[in-house]
Amino acid sequence: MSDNENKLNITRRGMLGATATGAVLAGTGLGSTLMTAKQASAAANANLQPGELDEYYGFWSSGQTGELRILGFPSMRELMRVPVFNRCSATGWGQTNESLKIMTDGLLPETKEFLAKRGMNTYDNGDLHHPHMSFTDGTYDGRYLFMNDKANTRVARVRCDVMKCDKITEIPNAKAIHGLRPQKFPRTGYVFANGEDETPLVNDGSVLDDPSQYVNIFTALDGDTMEVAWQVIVSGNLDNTDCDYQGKYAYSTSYNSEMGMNLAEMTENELDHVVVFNLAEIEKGIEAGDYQELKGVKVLDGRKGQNKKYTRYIPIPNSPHGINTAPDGKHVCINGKLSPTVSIMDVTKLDALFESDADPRSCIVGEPQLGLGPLHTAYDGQGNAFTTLFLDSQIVKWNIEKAIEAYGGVDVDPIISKVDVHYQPGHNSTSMGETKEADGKWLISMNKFSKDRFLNVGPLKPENEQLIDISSNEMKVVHDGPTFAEPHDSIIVRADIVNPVNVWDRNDVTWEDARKQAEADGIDLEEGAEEPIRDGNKVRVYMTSQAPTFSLEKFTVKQGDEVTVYITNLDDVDDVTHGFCLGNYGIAMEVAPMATASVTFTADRPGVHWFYCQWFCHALHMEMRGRMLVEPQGA
Ligand code: K7E
Ligand code: CUA
Repeated sequence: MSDNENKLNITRRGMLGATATGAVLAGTGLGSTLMTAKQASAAANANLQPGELDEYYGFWSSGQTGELRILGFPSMRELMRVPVFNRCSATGWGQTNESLKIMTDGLLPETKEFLAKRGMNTYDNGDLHHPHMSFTDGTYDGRYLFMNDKANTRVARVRCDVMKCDKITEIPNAKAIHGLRPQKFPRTGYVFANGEDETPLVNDGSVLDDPSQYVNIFTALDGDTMEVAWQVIVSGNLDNTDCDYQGKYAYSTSYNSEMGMNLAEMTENELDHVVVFNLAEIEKGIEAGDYQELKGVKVLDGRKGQNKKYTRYIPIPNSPHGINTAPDGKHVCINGKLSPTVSIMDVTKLDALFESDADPRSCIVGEPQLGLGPLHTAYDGQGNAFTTLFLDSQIVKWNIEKAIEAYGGVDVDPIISKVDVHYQPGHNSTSMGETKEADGKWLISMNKFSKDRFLNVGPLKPENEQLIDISSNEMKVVHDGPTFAEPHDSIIVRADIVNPVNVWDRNDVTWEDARKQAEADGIDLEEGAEEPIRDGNKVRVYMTSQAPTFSLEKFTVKQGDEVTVYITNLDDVDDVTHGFCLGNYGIAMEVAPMATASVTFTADRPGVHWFYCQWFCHALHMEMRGRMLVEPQGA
């Protein structure tokens, strides 16, 4: 930042009532040179020696890249990329029969039809913003990760035992799933998903440019089956969502209560709202038949002015964005975005809103002014909150109780300190911070811009994610971590909670279809077949792989055959993954230890075609290859 920008920031912060020393220290960069001994040791923890393991897993979204990323935390080492809504050259995600089943099974019939006309079987892209782990009793349970696709209105699940996506559900009736959270208590349970873009309820072209007939949809999925449990029609759009630690309420921010169609209209009101969803009343409504069925889903009406017990609308300044429940199980921070405030909602006051006609604002117990552009808030489990200030490029640490006292008229400043980040932070996350086990050690600031922080790589720049030690009141930036497009959100999970396996279980459901087909063909997947099985123009090739050979050095098919190759990796050894890559056929897939993977293609190129193992597995990895001989048509 230039000196002028620094001065401007100090002035703006001064006007917003930040503590003078905090602002001056942060603004001049002096703050970053102060380091206590305790912080120095915490910072040292972030730099692991070779061979040392991290204390936490970080699960990162990747925005428009469409995958999930796994980091070691706090070292910030990227450990794995899990393809979800994208295609992956290395693993064959989007190409293997096993992945295509997951990517297509949950699509709506109309989408399958629409894509088929374009010669596609599923969407090629996705926009993955919010990865969250399943909960039991208010903390992570290591079963699943759930995540949204804003681009094509889907929700996906990743199995934590193998770290692979196993379900993708396209959400009917809604448009653009954005905010997503799993139920925290008693367990997940529901996965709540916000529709961000409003459209006519039956969007078949009979209503077009008449926004008065547009609605938005809140969806609850069943996290066990990944099917939609119910939906609620709401007024205004929905941005982010969260839920309580009691299992009674979910709540979503709305930045467009105006239902505006352009920027001026969308930002007109000083107050937008949070919609609170009463889970028990919604379940009763379904029981009582108070719904319409649309595309196979029970849809309840929770619009403003319906006076039903399903929803309440709480006015919040102004275009609120992130919404985050504190580990105290009581307070919820609603981040004002266009307002310099964060509104604190007390969940114990929500019952009264539904039981009587209490003023909806009666559940707001604090509204501190924190700085410009508050987007998301994280927690340390000790009563303090950390809010990203997008416009100020800062994280502000503040005390929830003091903010509540100040709202009640006591003369106290809830702001503890501020730290500069580089630049423009969106989400931040703390270690275990969205659970009741928040431990107050680390915070990650996910900054949208990195400009001068790294070697220049051309006009397209990485983002910058900064690791911040929050173990004392003076927050300390200890690491810059560049990332490619565009992680929005992350969770930081204690390593003991996550226990993936090293090799696949041969009875895994992933290759259930392959197993059934092999049985029908009288073949053992674990043994393979000497010759391809012919079934009309369909040909099935069963191979095993064991370093450094495939069980077949060659197989012969006819031009025009529809060929399916099944590979079972018999290496029952950590880290010995094989692959199958068929040259100039555009075919490649990963076969991890003890897994089966399969791929289907038409053998429309006659001649000799080499296949090889493209995952380095052995000193003779180069020799792990074979030939597909394709007899020309008519031969
Ligand atoms: Cu703030 Cu999609 Cu979570 Cu991005 S959202 S920053
Ligand atoms: Cu098998 Cu490389």
